[in-house]
Amino acid sequence: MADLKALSEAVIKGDQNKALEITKAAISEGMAPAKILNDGLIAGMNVIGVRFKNNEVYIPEVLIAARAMKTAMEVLAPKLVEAGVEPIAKAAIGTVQGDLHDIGKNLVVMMLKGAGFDVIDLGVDVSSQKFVDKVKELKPQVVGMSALLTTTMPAMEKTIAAIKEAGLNVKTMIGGAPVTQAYADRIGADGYAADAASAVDLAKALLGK
Ligand code: B1M
Repeated sequence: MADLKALSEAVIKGDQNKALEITKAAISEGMAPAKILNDGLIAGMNVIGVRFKNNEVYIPEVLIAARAMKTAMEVLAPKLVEAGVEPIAKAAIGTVQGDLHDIGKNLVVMMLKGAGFDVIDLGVDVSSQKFVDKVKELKPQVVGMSALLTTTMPAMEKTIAAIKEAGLNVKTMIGGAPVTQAYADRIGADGYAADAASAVDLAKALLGK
């Protein structure tokens, strides 16, 4: 039986080969992809987050942990998607301008895909103009913004204002570690989700699905 604690440890140590090996083993044993994600990969990244905050590890360690998680996600992502059904709606998700954090955003993308959404990943450092242009071009029913820095949160407000200004008919949702429901209310977002799983529930609720 694949050891999810060892998987967390592999992420914490930044051992991408081990993380990949255990993830592959867990998948081939038929373990639920969401369990591998939550109890293995996210659990490890959460430990790194706490250690980073406490200055017990620094950016290089965080980067190699993120790389280990991403490597494992390359084999896990299709399995999360496979667990889904036919697209129930189209969503466009990006990390806002000035912000390069994409691990949480990628999880939201994967969970939405897993829940049956057709998801367009806009990437990182997405300007409000690009959000507007992509909504016009691709016509998603929901647009999601992620921010991990307090300094980039205002880009969410700017983007929501630009979307409203352009008269676009799309639901907006926001998330990321420093973001709160109160902030979402203040900037006029249609919804806030604290984690990737809640983002799926929120997107569905916003669209009445
Ligand atoms: Co950055 N970083 N970082 N970092 N980094 C944080 C965010 C920080 C809290 C660390 C700390 O000081 N404790 C801090 C921000 C402080 C603040 O603003 N309050 C910080 C800082 C300061 C910085 C730099 C400025 C550091 C520097 O250069 N001096 C710099 C900024 C670069 C930039 O963006 N312009 C920077 C750089 C980096 C790395 C490149 C080293 C790396 C990013 C790698 C990558 O993403 N590819 C990194 C990392 C990894 C972190 C921490 C350790 C982990 C973030 C993460 O991936 N968490 C982070 C500390 C922490 O969070 N504890 C930190 C795991 C991820 C699964 O969680 O992204 O929160 P999260 O996503 C969750 C939910 O928030 C939610 O669902 C996800 C899954 O459940 N969610 C949504 C996210 N988006 C959502 C969207 C939704 C709904 C839900 O709807 C659309």
